[in-house]
Amino acid sequence: MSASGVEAAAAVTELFTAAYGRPPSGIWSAPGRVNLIGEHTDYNLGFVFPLAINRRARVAVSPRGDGLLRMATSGTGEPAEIRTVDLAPGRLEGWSRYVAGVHWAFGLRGIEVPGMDVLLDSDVPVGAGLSSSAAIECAVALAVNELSGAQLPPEELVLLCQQAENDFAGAPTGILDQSASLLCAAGHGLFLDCRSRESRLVPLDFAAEDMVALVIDTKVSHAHDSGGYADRRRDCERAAEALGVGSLREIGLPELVLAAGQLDHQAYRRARHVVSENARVESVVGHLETGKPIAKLGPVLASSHESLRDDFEVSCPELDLAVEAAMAAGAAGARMTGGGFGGSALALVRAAHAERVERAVIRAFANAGFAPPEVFAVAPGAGAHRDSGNPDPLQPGRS
Ligand code: GAF
Repeated sequence: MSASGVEAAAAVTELFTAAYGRPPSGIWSAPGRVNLIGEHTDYNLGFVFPLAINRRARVAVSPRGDGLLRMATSGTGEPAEIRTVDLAPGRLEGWSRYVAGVHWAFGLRGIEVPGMDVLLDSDVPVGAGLSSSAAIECAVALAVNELSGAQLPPEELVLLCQQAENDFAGAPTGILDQSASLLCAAGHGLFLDCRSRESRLVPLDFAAEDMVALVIDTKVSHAHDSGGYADRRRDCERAAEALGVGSLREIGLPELVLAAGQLDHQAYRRARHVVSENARVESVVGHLETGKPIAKLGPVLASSHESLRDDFEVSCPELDLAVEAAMAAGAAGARMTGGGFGGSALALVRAAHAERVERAVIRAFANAGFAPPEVFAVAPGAGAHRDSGNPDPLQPGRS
């Protein structure tokens, strides 16, 4: 673990001890993610290529003998408390759903989980499209997996956390965020096939190419338990049904063009985004795996953004402006990232141009009368782990 990771673990230990009057049994942490490419493809059983970021949710946890689940956070959320026998969807609101939902999902698998005291400390921005909720779920899942002795493999924890998000927290999302948080490794992106669930790590070293990955948080808060995301899912299912396929993964662009007459215009455009985005993920991964420069990914990121904006209609004026201003100031590539309807854009920028891009984006937002965005660099961080003594196997010390 890095020095900052050690400090953060010490801080959460202290907070836990102050809140519950005893030290925790352990500390577990899991990262947020930024998706380099492959948006709205996961629930269509397609391809995604995210990286874990160097911002994490950390949980300090101790089991309790009385079946009570007590949850507190160093953030702004209210503490919450529930008897584990009473855990059910709809019983809790806000951040504690992500903790309790994971406990509940273990229970659904017949795994006996004790009551617990949980203290959350996270620096993954909330509502920024960087998977703050998946980071909480994955950190808690590791803790419960260990403390209950369940020993489920990470691939099963992905599905368990997705179930917590879908059925307990009520957001009908795919497996992108939880896979990124649990399966990524420092210095790498994760190429994941959401149909077979096979994945491989692809080296991604921005610094070696004098590049920086900048997140532009528009501060327009998104939420995937409200309408737009579920509508897009339904549009895709409708398109697949009209095309006579189980999912949009089963069709390529030439076949889609030929079958256009079977779809209304909206369903066609939704399908065109998904099918073309899958091809873009494969091309980005092929590009990087054949040693081509990150700086040359601009055109493919631009066409992903256009497709999300025009065909899938999940961008918003702030995201479009972030991309436009970053590109005009010299970014090598930029696009919205995550589910959209707000959240963040990602810009790949030469290190020497990073400040100029940041200033230009902030100025453009001010000129447009938008609230100031937050711009910060992210590096491919470690996946989820126990903070005391289980460093990332590939590149220890870079979380
Ligand atoms: C959100 C969802 F949680 C993911 O499952 C994915 O669909 C993404 O939006 C869009 O690519 O982050």
